Parts: sequence; structure tokens; C-alpha cells
Amino acid sequence: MTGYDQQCMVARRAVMRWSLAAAMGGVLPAGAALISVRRARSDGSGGSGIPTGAGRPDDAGLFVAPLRVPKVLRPAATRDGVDRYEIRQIPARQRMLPEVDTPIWGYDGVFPGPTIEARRGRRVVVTHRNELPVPTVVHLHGGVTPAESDGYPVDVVLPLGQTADRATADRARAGVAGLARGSRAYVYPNDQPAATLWYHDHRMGFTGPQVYRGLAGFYLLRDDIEDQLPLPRGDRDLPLMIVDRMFAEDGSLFYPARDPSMREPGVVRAYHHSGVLGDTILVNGVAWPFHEVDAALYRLRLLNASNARQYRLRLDPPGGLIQIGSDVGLLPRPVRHDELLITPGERYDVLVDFAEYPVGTRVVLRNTLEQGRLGQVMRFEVARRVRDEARVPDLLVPAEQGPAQPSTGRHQDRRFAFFIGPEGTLLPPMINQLPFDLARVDARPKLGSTEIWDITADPTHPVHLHMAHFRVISRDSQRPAAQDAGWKDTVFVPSGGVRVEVSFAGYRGRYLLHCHNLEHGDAGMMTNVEVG
Ligand SMILES: [Cu+2]
Repeated sequence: MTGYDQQCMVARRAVMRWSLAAAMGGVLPAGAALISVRRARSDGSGGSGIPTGAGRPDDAGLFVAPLRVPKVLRPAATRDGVDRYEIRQIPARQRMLPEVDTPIWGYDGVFPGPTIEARRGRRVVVTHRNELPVPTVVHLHGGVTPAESDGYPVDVVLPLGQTADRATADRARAGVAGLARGSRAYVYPNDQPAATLWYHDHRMGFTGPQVYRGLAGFYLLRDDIEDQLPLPRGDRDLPLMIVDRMFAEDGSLFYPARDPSMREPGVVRAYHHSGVLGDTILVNGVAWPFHEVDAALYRLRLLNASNARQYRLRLDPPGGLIQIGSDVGLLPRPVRHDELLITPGERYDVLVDFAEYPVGTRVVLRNTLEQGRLGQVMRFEVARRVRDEARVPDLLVPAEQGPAQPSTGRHQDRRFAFFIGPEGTLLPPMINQLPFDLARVDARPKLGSTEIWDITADPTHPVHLHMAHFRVISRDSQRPAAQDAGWKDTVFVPSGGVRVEVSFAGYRGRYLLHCHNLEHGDAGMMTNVEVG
């Protein structure tokens, strides 16, 4: 048996255990205040224990490594109102697990990639150089971006010095921006409110494995309105990228690809339905990190960059997660939650007041959808009392920037059914009963219009729309959940569906609507929206 087969078996065992537990887990009661999800439980022994040891007490070996905060990238040039950045996509090694380095593909060789800090109204141009062995595509998730810079999945950047095979060249001709050799300059106008955006790979059929290897980073957009608020700044404005991964015995990342040479897309059957789920939780690229904090107010920019895993986050000992922002901007006023469901692609900008805890308290960020090791994400250690100027504002942004009372009673303009069917059926993922086709456009909204969309899911999917933002009008035919507040670009769709109001402000062109379970997207759960 080869090493790959062994890994596959371990991985399959892990996922089978997960599936069985999920099947037995039942469903939380639906309600306006909570988003109900299918409950996935581990068996309580703590993960599948590929490298990190099953059978140990839940938190043995957890919280041993400090959190890393991604470096803020310095522009290569700033003139004429434009900030120019250069990023090399390169193979590298990084310490993710306590005792071994892991080979990654990273933006500038790190995972998460360097953080880009941008200002509203100030243009950013990022030139990406591809020094990896595979074609890449960069998408700025949440960005209102001209179509030719949006990272349409066949608009690949070929590795430096490589020529395209025929299929890649043909597909790129059917794309938006076409093929680039070695590098591409992506243009971001930043004509949108302050928000936590992120950039990640979006290559057709290979987004899952390429993000999994490390191609993801933060893009923090700031503006004057946000600057005037008494929010936490500097070290207390903390981006947290949460992912799950599997590792082989030698510390390398294990992705259960159907074709390990990565020439053909797809994952082994066990992950077809669920998407790839790992047994190790990483925050900012470190497995189960700890972070020393002052007894002060912090801003946590929570991002679920996992391929397929969802988390229901809660502080232990209990504390408020005071939401100030949604995917693409600040809310009109803060919303307090005890728990937050975060599905792949989503961001929640929250304030946490560590001054409510005695110095010395260890505050665990938990995932209450799981028990054991998978039920733990990271730990904050309240280290010292300090003077703190920050506070929770009563009002954040003017109501016209935030969502008004969503209009009710409007008729549905479009309907999208995201379907993968029951577990075990191995049906191809589809939208409105069709797999992705580069040449087919399923919606042609007018630039400047607002539409009402009904999105349903079988069984559930995190749905992401490029360029245009939306707000949730109803969920499961009931009032939206408290955490649905604000403008979003990614929404968790239960089988009962959501109704959203989509605002097509921005640019004309062909954009994607797709499932942000990356394996579902790679398998074809995507469609074209042509804004005209
Ligand atoms: Cu999906």
C-alpha cells in the first residue's frame, strides 16, 4: 500500500466517522434568532487524530503555539492616488504544527498571505507573479471589482516560463480577461465602504486544493467613517482566518484529491458530498493557537476560509460577540450575539471586551457544532489591565450605508436552486438542475437595478455572489436571523431557502454566482451572471 493510499484510508475513516455522527446528530430547532444547521458531531474522542493523537484529553497539546498576525504588505509604489503592490506566489515551508514544517503554496510564501490595507476611494493595483507549478487565478472576495480583474476562473496566470496547453488556452479564450503569462496586474478601485475582504485562488476546478495549500490572505478596506469611531486599533484590531486541514505523518498537507498529480480536478468519493473537512483547526496558519490579550476591547475580524467546514463560534467562559460588521461593511448599530454561525467565505466583524474577564482568565473560542478538539478553535489569555480608549459605539454607520428595512412583498425576480442531493448518491452539484457551463448565462440583471432572488439549497450551501452585494429579507420563510444583518456577499442557505435583495451597483460584465463549499464549486456548482 502506498503512502497515499494509507492517507486516503485514514482520511476516509475520519470522514465516515463524521458522516455517521452527522446522520445521528439531528437538527436544531429553527427560529428567527438562530440559524439552524445540520449538526455535525465528532465522536468525542477528539478529531480523527492523524498527526495530533487521538485518545488524549481534549485540549492536551492544544494552545501551545502563539497566534501569528499576518504582516501588512508595504506598497512597492504609491503615486497618482494609486497604491501598487507586488506579490509572488511561491512554494515555501511554514510552521503550522508544533514540531514540523509544512510545505505550502503561499502569497509571498506565507499563509495567510500578507495583509493588504486599502482606503476607500484609493485605487490599488496588485501584480501577482506566479512562481508555482500550476496556473492560478486571484479573486478579491467581497470586492466591487471590474470583471477583468475579478478573477474569473479560467482567466489563469500561467507559471512563469510555461506555455498553455490547448485546453487551458481554449478555456481562457472563453473567459473574461483571457490568459496571462507569468503575471497579472489586478486593479481594485475600492469604491465601497470599509470592510474585511479577502483574496484567494479561484482557478477553475482547483480552487479547493489551491486555497487548501495556502493561497488566501486578508484585504482590509478602511474609510473615514470608520476612522471616526472609537473602535479598537493597532494590535487590538485582529484579523483571524479560521481553516481546517488534514496533515500526513510527515507534516505535509493532505488533500484527498482523486488525482494526486492534480492534473484532473475532483476529490475522492468520501468528500464529494461534504467537501473536504480536516481534523486540525488552524487560525492564521497555526494549529489551535493561543493569544495573549490586554483586558480591553478587541475587534476580531472573523473569516471562515475553510473549504467546507462551518463553525458555530462561542466564547468560553461566556462573553458577548458584539457584531459591528457583516461581510462587506459596518452595520448601522452593533448586534450582540452569544454564538455566531460562520460558513465558508463569510466574515463577521465583532467586538469582544476582554476587560469583562479577570486577569489570568483563559478564554477559549469554541465551535459548538463539534465536541473534542474540533470543538476548539483558539485560546485568548487575558494578561493585564490597561487603559483603553476604545468602546462599543451606539451607532456605527449612517442608515443609508447600512441596510434599511428590507422591502417586503416584492415579487421574486429569479430563483436559484443549489442541489447536490442526499449523501451517498454522488450526484453532480448543480444550480437549477444544470452544471457549470462557461458559455451559458443564467441571469442578466441591469446595472443599477435591485432584484429579489429566492435561493434554495439541497441540503445546505454557502452561496457567494461576485461583485454585487445583497441583504437577507427572509430565511426559512421567517424573519432573517439576527446575524443576517447588513450587506453580504456570502450567505448560508438552508434547505428552506433564503430570499435576498441584490443591488447591482458597480460594473457591467460577467460574474460568478457559486457555492463557497470549494469542492462543490470545483465540481460545477457555479453559474454566470452577466450584469448589463
Ligand atoms: Cu455547496
